[in-house]
Amino acid sequence: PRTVYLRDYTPPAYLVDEVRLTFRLAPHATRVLSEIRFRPNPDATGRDFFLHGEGLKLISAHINGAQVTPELIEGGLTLDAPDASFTFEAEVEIDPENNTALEGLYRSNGMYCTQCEAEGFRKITFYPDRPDVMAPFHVRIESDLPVLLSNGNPGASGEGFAEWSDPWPKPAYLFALVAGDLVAHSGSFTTMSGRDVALNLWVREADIDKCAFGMEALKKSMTWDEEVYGREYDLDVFNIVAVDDFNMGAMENKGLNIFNSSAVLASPATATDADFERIEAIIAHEYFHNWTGNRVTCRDWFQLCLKEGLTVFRDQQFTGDMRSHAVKRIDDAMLLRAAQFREDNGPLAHPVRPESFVEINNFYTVTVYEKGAEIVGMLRRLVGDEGYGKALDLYFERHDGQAVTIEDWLRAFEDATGRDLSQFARWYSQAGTPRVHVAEDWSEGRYTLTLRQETPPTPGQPDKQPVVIPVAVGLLNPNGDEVVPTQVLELNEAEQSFAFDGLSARPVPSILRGFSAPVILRQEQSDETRAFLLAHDTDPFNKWEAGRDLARTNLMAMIQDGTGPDAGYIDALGRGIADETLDPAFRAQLLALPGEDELAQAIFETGHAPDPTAIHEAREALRHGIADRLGDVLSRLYDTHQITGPYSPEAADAGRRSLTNAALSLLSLTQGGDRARAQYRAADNMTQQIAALGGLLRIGEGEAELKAFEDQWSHERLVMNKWFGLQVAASAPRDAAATAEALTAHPAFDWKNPNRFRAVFGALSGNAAGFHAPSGASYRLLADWLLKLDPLNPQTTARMTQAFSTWKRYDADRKTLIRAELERIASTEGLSRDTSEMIGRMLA
Ligand code: HT7
Ligand code: ZN
Repeated sequence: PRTVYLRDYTPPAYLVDEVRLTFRLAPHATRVLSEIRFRPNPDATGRDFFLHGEGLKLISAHINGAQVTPELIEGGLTLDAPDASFTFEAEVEIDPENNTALEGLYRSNGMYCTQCEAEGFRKITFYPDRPDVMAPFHVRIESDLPVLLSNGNPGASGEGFAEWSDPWPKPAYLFALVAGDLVAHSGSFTTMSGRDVALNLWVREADIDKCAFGMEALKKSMTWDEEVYGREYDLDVFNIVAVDDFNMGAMENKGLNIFNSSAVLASPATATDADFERIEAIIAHEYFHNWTGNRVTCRDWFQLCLKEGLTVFRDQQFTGDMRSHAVKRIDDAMLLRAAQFREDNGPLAHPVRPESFVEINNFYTVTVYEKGAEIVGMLRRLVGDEGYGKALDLYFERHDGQAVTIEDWLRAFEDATGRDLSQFARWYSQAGTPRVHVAEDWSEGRYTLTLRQETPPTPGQPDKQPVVIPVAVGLLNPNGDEVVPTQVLELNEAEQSFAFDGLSARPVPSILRGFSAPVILRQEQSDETRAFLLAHDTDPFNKWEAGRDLARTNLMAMIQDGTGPDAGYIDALGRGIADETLDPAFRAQLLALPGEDELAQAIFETGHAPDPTAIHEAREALRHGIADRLGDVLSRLYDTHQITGPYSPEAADAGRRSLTNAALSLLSLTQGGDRARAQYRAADNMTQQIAALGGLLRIGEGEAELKAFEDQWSHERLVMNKWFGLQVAASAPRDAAATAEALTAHPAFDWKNPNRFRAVFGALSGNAAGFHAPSGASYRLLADWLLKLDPLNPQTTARMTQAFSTWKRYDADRKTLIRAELERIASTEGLSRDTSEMIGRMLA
């Protein structure tokens, strides 16, 4: 397969002024008629006319009304086109029913829907399927189905047809069509300039009771984007559709967002607090794309972080404003470390703006999204809130209606703030997580911090340059008072010193406050200092971080030296969780121990092969130790914060439930399942029901509840995904593969549905000790199922191969077992381009 390089970008030979599409829907033989007005691009370097097209049956083609016979070549068609404006017409036939890849036009539960990002439009008709070709679209849908939707504003409609017009020029990846037997939960919004917008959330009738929260989240997002970014919505309608079969979370198609049903449908009985928060964030994310992605789009797919990093940053700000900035920042840092640092430290490491790809779908990664968002956050920290506001205004003003690059984005910041960002730009091109080493010096009232940065080599990038790292620092007096409030040090050299004068005593530094940069901090710190920061730091992130560091040190000692739970750490933790001045959600985060995979990476970095079984046992032993020593505090927290009134997904109640559920999970370890069983029986919401069930399963009880849960929820697909996933997640390591395998034989295991497939196999790879069980049974099982799914759905298969990406960390036996599975997959005939690229990168 061909590798595409950023350096090979050339402008399109022809631009498009207008597109007219007619769809005659039929399950196996949908006809797509297109009428496209082309004009030569004055900035082009050549005049070769090429239209992308894949899996299309060409029925006829015309240029300016005269029949033509295009040459069908790999990936599309070509023909001799006029060196002037002309109209190209084509009629093609496609087969949505047999489209199992869920890209292009496909069917899900009898409904037609589309997914075009990144390169799916070429499976619908012949077109220059690249983001720098933008055009207004007019669409006519012919079908007997009652609801017929496309982008833009509604036009004429009648018996068996509907027309839609989208006046805003857009790339083909934002095209969408939906046709089905759907009902709407409707609302309305009046924009800042007084325009009324009709809002609809389209779902199957059985799901109409799960729409209210999503609708409110949409309205909040629209208000927030007006108030914080000054961005107004620009069409008469905004439609969202829920679809069961979907490869990712959701898609920001212009005026017609399509959502994985798991990312939009929620009721208290069926969705957890975490689901509600995720739904609110995804609705906001897709809505925010209307400006960051749709009105201003990407020149090419290498610029993906331009829209994704910025839009993630915006949705993070939104969640912080709606809930708690401190709690959100900790959640984001935990995700970044668990997923992005893992990617950055392994064979799949790549720059936020990659330089090449074989299959672009493989680059919708945590690096592009989450590290991309961190870069935006650092820019904001460096130029300040006002500079950030000016830069964003300039970016929108300059580039509205354009397809642009990272250079354009950075230039808006440079021009708005006068700051030179040439070194900062390395964050986009250099892969890998920088390590920042800290050295301290104290003499005669002067405290000096010396910071040294280094980034380890990553595939294809052996040598690294220093990047610009904003390091937020505050200093505390030994009595716990803050003597130097937060200031941002700019580390841009390999090593730099920063002095603080006029201090009466040697201070305790609080470094990288608010997790001000996506780096790993290497700092010699005693447990006493950490306990001091856990008690006194005014920065909530570093207060939490101090507890996390204590937990990690204790766990590393337990794993590597065979010591036991550390009473000093547990007592410091106990004081933290008992502090009623602290937000319950924050206290629940204090109770979350570093994950097994994070510990495996930490051990690997000390030069040893991690033993997943030993890590699991140590972590469980520490949980026992905490439950033993803090039993009284945990019981008191459970009783005081248990909510008895009606359920509300709002942050305050959700925080209390996360604290009581964390306490319940620990208490069940030492006190048995009675409390969890009582909570299970009393629960009127999914958050408490599933937490109780999980607590029971983890202590080897809960068989009866598991069966009752299945009986209660067998008709709810989204809840059954939880039922499948939880059993694998809660399995003891030696049983995980067998549990997963048994579940694949369950009649409700619809493996072609990505949510169901991910429920089982995502949980299996997330159960680190179970996935890496010495027998290799999980490796074999996952590889078998990936090979089964690949011919049908390459995108989801390729994504799930990442379970193997850390394989080089492990001991020789495990490495041999995993390599054998990777090689078995690699040598399978007909393997998709998606999966073969991923496996190839992991084996390289
Ligand atoms: N921009 C979208 C990314 C996407 C996608 C979504 C659903 C299915 C396949 C997809 N490929 C790429 C989602 C987002 O980031 O908002
Ligand atoms: Zn996005």
